[in-house]
Amino acid sequence: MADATWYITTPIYYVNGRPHVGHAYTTIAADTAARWQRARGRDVFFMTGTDEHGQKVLQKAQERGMSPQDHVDDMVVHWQRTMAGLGITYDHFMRTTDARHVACVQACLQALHDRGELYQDTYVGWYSPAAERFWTEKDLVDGKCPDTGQAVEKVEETNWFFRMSAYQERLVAHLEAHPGFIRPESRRNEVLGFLRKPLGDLCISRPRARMAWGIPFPFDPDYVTYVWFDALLNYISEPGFLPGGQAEPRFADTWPADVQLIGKDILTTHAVYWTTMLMALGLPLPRCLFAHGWWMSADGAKMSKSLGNVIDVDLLVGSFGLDAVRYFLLREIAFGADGQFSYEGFLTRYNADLANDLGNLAHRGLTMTRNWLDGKLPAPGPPTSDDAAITRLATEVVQRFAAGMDGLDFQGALMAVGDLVRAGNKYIDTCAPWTLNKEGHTARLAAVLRTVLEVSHLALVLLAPVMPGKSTELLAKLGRTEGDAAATLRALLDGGEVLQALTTGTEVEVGDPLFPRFREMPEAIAALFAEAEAAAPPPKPKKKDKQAAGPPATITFDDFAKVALRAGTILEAAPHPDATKLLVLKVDVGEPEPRQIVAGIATRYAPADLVGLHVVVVANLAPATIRGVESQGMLLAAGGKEVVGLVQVDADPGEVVR
Ligand code: ME8
Repeated sequence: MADATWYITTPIYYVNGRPHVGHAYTTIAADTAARWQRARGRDVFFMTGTDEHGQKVLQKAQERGMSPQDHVDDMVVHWQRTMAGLGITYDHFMRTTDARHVACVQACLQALHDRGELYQDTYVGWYSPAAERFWTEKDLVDGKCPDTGQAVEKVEETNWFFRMSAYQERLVAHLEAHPGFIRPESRRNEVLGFLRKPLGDLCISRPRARMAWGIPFPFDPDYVTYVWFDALLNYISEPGFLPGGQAEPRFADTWPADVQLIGKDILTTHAVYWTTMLMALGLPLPRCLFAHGWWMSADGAKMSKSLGNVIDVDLLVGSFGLDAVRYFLLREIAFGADGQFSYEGFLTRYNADLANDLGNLAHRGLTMTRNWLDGKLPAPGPPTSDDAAITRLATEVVQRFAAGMDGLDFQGALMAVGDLVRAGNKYIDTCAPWTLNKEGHTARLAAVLRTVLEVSHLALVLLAPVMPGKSTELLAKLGRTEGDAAATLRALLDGGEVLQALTTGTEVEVGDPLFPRFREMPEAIAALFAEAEAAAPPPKPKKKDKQAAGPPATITFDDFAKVALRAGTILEAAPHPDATKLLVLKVDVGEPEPRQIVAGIATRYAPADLVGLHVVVVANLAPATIRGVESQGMLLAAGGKEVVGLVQVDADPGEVVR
């Protein structure tokens, strides 16, 4: 099949609750990949949606005293609103109650029945309503469902079965022949391990008498379709599949899917049920099934609607902005790995990567252009070795970014842009445009600021699929449109020169920083914490409370005068041998020997970024041994528990700071 369309799917989500950060995660990842492929020039079809049948949804409708159809019609509004709020550019929103889907499921059942792929049998097993599946006696843990820990019911009933077992060998052969089919590798191994045991057949019906909320069987009025058999077919029903050569012509352009994103919780249903269903229908398998990891709450517990510890996505977006949320989810953990979510972790990454690094780079470039160059985009100048170095890095970053995005390594792609942004800030510090301005080197000043603006622009052109809003915002400040940015990206991917996109003489606009810094937790989240604290029993007083009380409201000048502050230059920086948050620095404070200082700044700075920084040192602090390493002083830094940035000063080592 010559499928011209790049097709990506997410799972379709149960409408038994509101969307949380986990659902947002899969959908944002798919949206980012879809935006990236569109930017690359591909014809993309991106589908997400809701899974509306089955016991869980029926139960919720009953709890709300509503008919299942009214319940799903009401819930889907919240899901679609959340998707819109997350900037999700789906091409189709699937609902399994849609007539096209129902017709496709019934046609597939009929075709499989006609071909002898289905049979009726009586089954005795333990049914878990929470997991919507049967277990055998030996699967149970303490008599409960092994997945949900909830009660199971003994059920003996006659049902329809799909001859899934007949496809086991073919499936194993496919997995072995296509190493990139199930990703990451660990998930592929998990499926191969599962397939080492004999595969059973799949029960695909529910007696209407017990559970009527499903798609009716076309050839047996006593049954409705098992929700998973129904739901999995969504991936081909909307693209126009019908069995027996009845598929719409566009189906051949779309299927097989290029990427099907799922969470690791639904690996078996996709890697085994879905693939064997496709084989039975005579269809090719998707090119890649990617099972990403699980977001857990800060205490390491699985986030789930029933545990009540879900993170509110709307609250996050309302507090930090959509682009920051999209960035955080994709940057914080490797795609495929698990991660713990905490609001503090969010705040720290936001301030470090977005406010201090990316936002600051753009804002510095724009402000200096306005202040010293009349707000006109300056002309480039003859490149120095600093310019050559940053150009080399930018070329490499474009390649690393593209490889990351193509391979669904979002974290790797974003780290590449982070390297460029940090190098941009360092370039400013090294080239010292303030000195160039003071000394009247106008041509070099212009060239330096041009490079700074080009680097900021490149970063946000690359980041557009992740942060579409902020990308457009910066482009506008530089007098560019999204169309210009798309053309720049395509030229770069075709091997064009980096840092040569902007137009000399354009009026630039400074405006507000792209990412305002948050000195403390945004109000709405702080209020949530306060509420939780008020509801919790009062904590036992700790010994350290006295020290934690903070400084007194006033001190005398004599108190202050006891502190010797000196300018210093960082000469070396290395990780502490015994603590991940600490770095061991060598700092020149104008004395014959550099001082060794242990600083808790590893979460904010990489050692390589520190060398050459002009910092402020508390020079008369009594030496202390910190985790086995002597520290002869302390650096001044902003931030509470987590460092936001070092205090920097434009002065020679040893200079008194007051
Ligand atoms: O399973 N971390 O729907 P569902 C990361 N309807 N991702 C998470 C997550 C978390 N804590 N929680 C949920 C279903 N997800 C079926 C799918 S498809 C034919 C039918 C994401 O509402 C992740 O993608 O339980 C997971 O696979 C999906 O939501 C499950 O959503």
